[in-house]
Amino acid sequence: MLNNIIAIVAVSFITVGVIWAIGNFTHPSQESGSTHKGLLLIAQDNLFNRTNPKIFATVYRPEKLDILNKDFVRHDFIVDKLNINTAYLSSEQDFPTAIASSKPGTFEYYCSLHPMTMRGEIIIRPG
Ligand SMILES: [Cu+2]
Repeated sequence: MLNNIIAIVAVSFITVGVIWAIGNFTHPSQESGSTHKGLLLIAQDNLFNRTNPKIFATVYRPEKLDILNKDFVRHDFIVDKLNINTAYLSSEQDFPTAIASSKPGTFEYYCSLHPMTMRGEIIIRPG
């Protein structure tokens, strides 16, 4: 009986280890290799990163965020409740900022020049 339990525990550890290794292989962390640490949002074709992705962060864990304008028109990036405002970015201009919050919640980001198409959510999860 005890041997069975030990065997099950051992198999569980091996399984978790393999899954972890595969996960690391398919999703290499941004710290290794890439020179860009943190998140990069590219404004292009009046969208952020093509899909206006949801951005996840954790309370009390600031995330670097860089906004880069790859369009010919100006864009900005604003999150009112997180006090983020890049001001107008011209073509090829970027603005490094950060997501930081002491409280969880969902916060809307948008471009003030194209608020109908360039908008998404930042979700701050409890720590
Ligand atoms: Cu815009």
